[in-house]
Amino acid sequence: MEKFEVIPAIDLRDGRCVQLRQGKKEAVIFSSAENPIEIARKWVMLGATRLHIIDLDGAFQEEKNNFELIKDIAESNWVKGEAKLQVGGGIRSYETAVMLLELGVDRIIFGTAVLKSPHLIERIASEFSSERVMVALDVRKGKVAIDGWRETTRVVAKDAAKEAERTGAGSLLFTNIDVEGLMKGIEPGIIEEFVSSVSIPVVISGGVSSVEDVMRVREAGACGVVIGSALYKGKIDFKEVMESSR
Ligand code: AMZ
Repeated sequence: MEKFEVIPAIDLRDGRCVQLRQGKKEAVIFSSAENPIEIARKWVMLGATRLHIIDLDGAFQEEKNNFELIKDIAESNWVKGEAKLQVGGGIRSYETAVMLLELGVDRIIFGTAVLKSPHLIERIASEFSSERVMVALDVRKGKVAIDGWRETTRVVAKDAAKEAERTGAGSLLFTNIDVEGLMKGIEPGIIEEFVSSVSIPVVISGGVSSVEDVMRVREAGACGVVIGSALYKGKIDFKEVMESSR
């Protein structure tokens, strides 16, 4: 089995590292005055081997985006060679995808595109490789949400996963929106069922709030876990999770 990764989330909004409750723009539960580059450095220093970077302005399709900041993080000395990056949010065009991949981002994350422009994912997976393409399935009550989680579609997670595999995605990110940002723990049953229904590696996010949650995600067969709010609110100690998941 491949290495299990514990991945800190760096969600960017207007140049700041933030955490939202259940992805709602107006529900900011954490916003750091610290430069996100410093935050990225801190996680890598504490042993992170991968960072999960989301451009929320991109996901919400705002006028602005955080690409310059993402570029600075990708090119910083403490990230290069030390940690891999997975980046998502607003990757809806070929040019944006290529720009990020050429920056050295290890894998780019497509969300909305899996339902709206699957050809884009196919093209990127065939020109680069499946390993560099991750598809995010952001799930609310079993159905896939898109467009910054503002639209819940009728598509069930398992069907979207099949479509993602067909387009050439090499991995999946499964986020349970129903528990995301609440810091009340995961819903293990939903995770176990999803992971066992697909054949490509799955990273889990949403609600992860304790070492036990991390262990259960691992036991479910996922290849990694993304932690956000619980890290920034001090509910989880990153070093402790890293040690216990070794
Ligand atoms: O918090 C949100 N409202 C949110 C979020 N975290 N909306 C989208 N995203 C993330 C998804 C995925 O990783 O989990 O952005 C990515 C998808 O963005 P897009 O623009 O491709 O749908």
